Amino acid sequence: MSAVVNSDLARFSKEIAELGLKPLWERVMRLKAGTDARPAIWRWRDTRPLLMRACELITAKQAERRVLMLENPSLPGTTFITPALFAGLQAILPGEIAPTHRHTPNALRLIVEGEGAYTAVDGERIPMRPGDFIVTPGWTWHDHGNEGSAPVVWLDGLDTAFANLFGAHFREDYPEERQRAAPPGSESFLSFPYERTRANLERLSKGGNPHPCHGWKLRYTHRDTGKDPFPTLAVFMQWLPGGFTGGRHRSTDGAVYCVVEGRGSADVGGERFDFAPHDVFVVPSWEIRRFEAATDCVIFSYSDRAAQEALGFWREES
Ligand code: GTQ
Ligand code: FE2
Repeated sequence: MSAVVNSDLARFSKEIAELGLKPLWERVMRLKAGTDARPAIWRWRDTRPLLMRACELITAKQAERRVLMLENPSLPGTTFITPALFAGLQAILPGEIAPTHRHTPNALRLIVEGEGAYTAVDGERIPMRPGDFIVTPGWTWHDHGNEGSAPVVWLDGLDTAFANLFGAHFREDYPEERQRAAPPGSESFLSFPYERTRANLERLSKGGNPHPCHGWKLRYTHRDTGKDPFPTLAVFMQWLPGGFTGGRHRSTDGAVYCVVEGRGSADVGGERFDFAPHDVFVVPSWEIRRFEAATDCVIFSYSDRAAQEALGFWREES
């Protein structure tokens, strides 16, 4: 009897396939939290020499952007570090200009090394110093330059995957290499200098005990609206005191971390990553994460939490 039913069902499935239909009851795809991305770390002791070699091989002008993309080893061919996030390390040499363009994806910069560079966003020139977090909103013109005497390196984070997912990825080149500089205005809404961030962390630490999982963690907000700096990305800086042993935690946002100061280790989905300054590691959605700090650590991160919260998807578990 059931054999008859099954062969009827099999025949039915085959029949409807020709019409582009499939029975939901035969679905085999993932119906649980998490993604195909896997935990991974890119260490500065490896990435820095490679960035310097890239500087010898290609100019910023030839490359348009001299970026080494941090592609997740489980997402080959995508360019992405998680299904939702892009991460890259960009280097620019003294005297170079990365020409002006704009695109619908939003971008962030975390300055990693070097002084004397700037990024210009819709004509506003923003100085880049180590530890600074800078916002490049989608569809704003931007170019980068280095007027210092040493290479400057930063981490780029973009929400390109969202633009691609929606079929809304547009880009344009500016008719000239550099933008006309806008007259220097008031305090920038696009720049979060490290000095201020650090002072905020110090203040936070004086106000109470560290969170058992996150230490003292602040979430960057737009100074006028109090909202996340991007519609998609939430951006954070956290301080783990030396000797800190954090609890296990997971959340549905995939996150990219960049160590600003200090040494320690992150256990991500059962893999242990010892980290040092300027290392970048990825904690994919729903992987259990646990921090230990050997010294005082200051760690930057960005994630797709803003988008998930806006859509009602975000969850966490401690
Ligand atoms: O600096 O404008 O890493 O447009 C990827 C795309 C950097 C940039 C990236 C970009 C940029
Ligand atoms: Fe760009």
